[in-house]
Amino acid sequence: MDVTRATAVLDGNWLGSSTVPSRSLYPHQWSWDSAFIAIGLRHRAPARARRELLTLFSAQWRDGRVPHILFDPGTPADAYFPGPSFWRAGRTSGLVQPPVHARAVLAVHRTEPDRTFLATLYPKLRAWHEYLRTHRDAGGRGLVAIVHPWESGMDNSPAWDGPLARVTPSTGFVRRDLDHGAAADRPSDDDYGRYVRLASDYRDRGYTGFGEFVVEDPGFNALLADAELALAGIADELGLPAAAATHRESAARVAKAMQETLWDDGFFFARDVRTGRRVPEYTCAGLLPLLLPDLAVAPALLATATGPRFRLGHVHGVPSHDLTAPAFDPGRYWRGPSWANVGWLVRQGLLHHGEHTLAEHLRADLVETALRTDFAEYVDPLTGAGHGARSFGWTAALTLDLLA
Ligand code: 2M8
Repeated sequence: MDVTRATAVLDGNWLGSSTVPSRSLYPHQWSWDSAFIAIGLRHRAPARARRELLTLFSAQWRDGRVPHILFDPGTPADAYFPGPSFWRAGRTSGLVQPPVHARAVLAVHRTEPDRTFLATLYPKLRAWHEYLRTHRDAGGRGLVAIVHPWESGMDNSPAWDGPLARVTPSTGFVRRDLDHGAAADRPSDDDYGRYVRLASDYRDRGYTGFGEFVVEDPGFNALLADAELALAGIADELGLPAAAATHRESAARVAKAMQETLWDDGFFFARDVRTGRRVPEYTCAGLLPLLLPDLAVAPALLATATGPRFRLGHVHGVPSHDLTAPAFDPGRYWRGPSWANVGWLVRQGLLHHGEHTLAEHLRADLVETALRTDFAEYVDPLTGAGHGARSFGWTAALTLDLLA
């Protein structure tokens, strides 16, 4: 019954070769959404899970980047802003999102082995990670920098407020998101003005170089390190042990750089490359390094996760922002609410570090919350009330995975 309901959401969001996060709010294919969706879909329709990822990588740029949106040609041009005419990049945007794809590819393969699928995507995944390493190391410390809040996937995280303050907001555009979502649950108009300015500046620079927003995000970098470990697993499956060793070394290098640059007093913080300073906001991105099995600082990070700022095990899911911070807002997007993908990732991290009871508590809570809220996009961590879109793709997909 529960599995049937979650599967029905993915069936309803299926476009024929990819899945939309939401029919109303996000009517195209999104990069990291597709990876999470494939992780769930593999249990019900592995061929569709493979198709999902192959479709996304069919839009990979020549420089290796995997675009954050692949626009559906069958959807009206004004259904989402900013659409293809804004980006002027064919059928895609020019930004990226966190690299969770290698993890998804390996999971899909392990559920239903398909060597052709793996061999097709392995060089594309390598090129993707290589793009990040070579074109995005703005700080010169072996960490990837994002050039837009949308690249973090956590758009209006309080960690971006400081760096964003340098950006002059654009005006004269029409937000389409407010046609489908409550204004109190979405980023502010002021945030949107800055997002649009940063995106058009990047576009006008030919999607290269760095502007006013240049940030090393612990979430993005942890996911890259985890993706390199997944790539090692893929290389092993393909009988390439030397390549696998190289990927493991690369993961270790990112983990070391994160610890040297982003770690301070029990937490991983973002670093503003323009000022050279860490941003003193505790957001859920700083918990994602728990994904790394060899993390020396894991006990201290777990203490922060279970302490007053995140209260894991005592609230619904994993709050996206520090419960004790003045900016915490339980209903507004990435400034407090709990998201299923973050909960799913943190649960993996808890399992890596032997926290089985807490991991099981989180699993049960994520499933119960998703089913009760009709697969809400995000939920209030204090009450469990749903916010944002319903029948949301990754919430349904990751529920399927947690039920498997
Ligand atoms: C949200 O971001 C998009 C822009 O990429 C938006 O607000 O329009 C974020 O939650 C992001 O993480 C997610 O991938 C996307 C689609 O679900 O929506």
